[in-house]
Amino acid sequence: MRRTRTRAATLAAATALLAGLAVAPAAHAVTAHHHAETTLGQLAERTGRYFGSAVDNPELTDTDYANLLGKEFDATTPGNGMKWYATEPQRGVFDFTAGDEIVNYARAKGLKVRGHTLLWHSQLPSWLSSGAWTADELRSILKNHITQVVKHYKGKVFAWDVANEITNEDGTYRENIFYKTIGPSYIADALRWAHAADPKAKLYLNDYNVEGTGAKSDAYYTLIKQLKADRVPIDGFGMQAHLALQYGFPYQMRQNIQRFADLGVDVAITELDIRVILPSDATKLAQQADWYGRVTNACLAVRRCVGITVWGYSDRHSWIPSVFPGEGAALPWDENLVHKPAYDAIRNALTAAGS
Ligand code: G2I
Repeated sequence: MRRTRTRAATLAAATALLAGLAVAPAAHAVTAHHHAETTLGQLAERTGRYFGSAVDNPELTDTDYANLLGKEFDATTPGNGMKWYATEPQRGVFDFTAGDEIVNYARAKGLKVRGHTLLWHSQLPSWLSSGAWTADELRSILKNHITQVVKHYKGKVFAWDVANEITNEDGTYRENIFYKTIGPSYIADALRWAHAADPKAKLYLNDYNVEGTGAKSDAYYTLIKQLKADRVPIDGFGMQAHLALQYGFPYQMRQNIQRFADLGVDVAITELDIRVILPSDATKLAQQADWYGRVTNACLAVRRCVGITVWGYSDRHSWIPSVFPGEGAALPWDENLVHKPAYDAIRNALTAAGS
């Protein structure tokens, strides 16, 4: 029975293939074959880069989603699992359950892991955000947090967002608890402590609205230049790239990536998504696809742009609708895990660069 069915299936497949070959030019058949065999991760690797997707812990129980992520991508970032509230919920009490779950999943699927994030103004545990600390106390809390977390993930996390979203839109320092209590020296110290804990991990500053040239990316340019001059261990600049069609494409994105590379740091696109005003339609999806292609090409044009990560890959799991009501449909796969035009645009850009 089994044998007969297998034979029948094989015959049907062969017939279909022959039928396809008969009508389609050979080149097309080769492309179609290629398409089924290669993933975004593999295509990126051919260019010496990675292509990742963030994943949040609850999403790992969505088996279809987790399996496709594991198959299509070669890197992942925990959406929340390594943030301070998760890793040090009580002072000096560390909990790596959520982060470890993602590291273990990533290992099983052969993905590398970007760590996110050692320090941020948001999602801090309340013991930390509601405390009244002296500069010395907070410095030692920050040092201990960074040291413990980075040591725990030593050899398992290849790059860290050490400091996340530390400037305002006008390029001034964000007045987070660290800045207000310690002053701007916390940034260089955080990088030094992270480097001491894992000298091989690539250390990044990471922010949004820095993909194009402007006051905010100028501030990072100046800061990173100074950190390099001061011999502070800084390896990379992360451009989150939470884009929205209604705000226009980032100004001079490729040139902006290039100027950071010219400072001697890597650049990564770390949280890419491109939201639209709902309902989405074919026109918006076509424009979104064009933008995904342009972001991919901007990275591919600069040798030191080392990889791209989408902030989740399917509209089934996205932070956007709850934060921007009436907006969404931001990712290259839809709610049913079916490719959108954006996926093809990314593929085409990677394929062209890797061939
Ligand atoms: O806000 C989008 C991203 C901007 N850049 C830094 C990223 O770390 C940030 O990620 C998002 C996560 O994707 C969300 O999942 O950060 C949000 C918090 O600012 C995360 O949302 C929070 C929800 O607001 C909470 O209600 C929820 O308890 O996720 C928490 C854990 O699921």
